[in-house]
Amino acid sequence: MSDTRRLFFALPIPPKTQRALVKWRADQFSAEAGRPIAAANLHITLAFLGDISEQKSQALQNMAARIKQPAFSLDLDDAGHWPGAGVVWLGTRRAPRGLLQLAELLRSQAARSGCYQSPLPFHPHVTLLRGATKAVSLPPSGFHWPIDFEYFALYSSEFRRGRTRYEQIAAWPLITPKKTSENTEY
Ligand code: 2AM
Repeated sequence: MSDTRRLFFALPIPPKTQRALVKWRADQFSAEAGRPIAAANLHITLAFLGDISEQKSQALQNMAARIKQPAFSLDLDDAGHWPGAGVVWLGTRRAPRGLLQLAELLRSQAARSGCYQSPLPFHPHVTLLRGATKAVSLPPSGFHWPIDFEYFALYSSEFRRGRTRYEQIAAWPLITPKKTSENTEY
């Protein structure tokens, strides 16, 4: 029995957008392009932690609970292909500052706790297809998938019976400004 779990912090894609994205993906990519990621598994990774102990996971969750990050929106309006990794992804041409700050915070806390962080620049993305090692024709620009993020979460990743399953372990809200008349000053 293993006492470690493979964990990562991520922004889940809201279920409605997950369903719409999966339909759009089927129209945009041929079956040979790569292996489609299940709708429920579509997300933006903020920080990958690797296989870590329960103790380290708890320490990182305590740190995550102290984060006060304002909510942000983004527009998935960019697509790309990393043939080496076999990944076809959706991203954004203008990453919101809040997303970059949140990822930077989580990644530096992870590194401080001894979780290796890739030296590659952080490029927020939703992996759409895996096993995409051959040339892929990408959707023409002009598509937009706007998303409002209200929370971030910690997930475990487990490979069982030929499938990757992600399970949400904990989630923390992003701060939304109160829209009350008390806040409105003229
Ligand atoms: P990917 O989608 O770009 O492959 C769960 O595996 C999530 O963590 C995936 O979104 C994956 O990103 C990311 N991930 C897996 N291994 C990683 C690694 N070694 N470094 C950074 N991110 C990783």
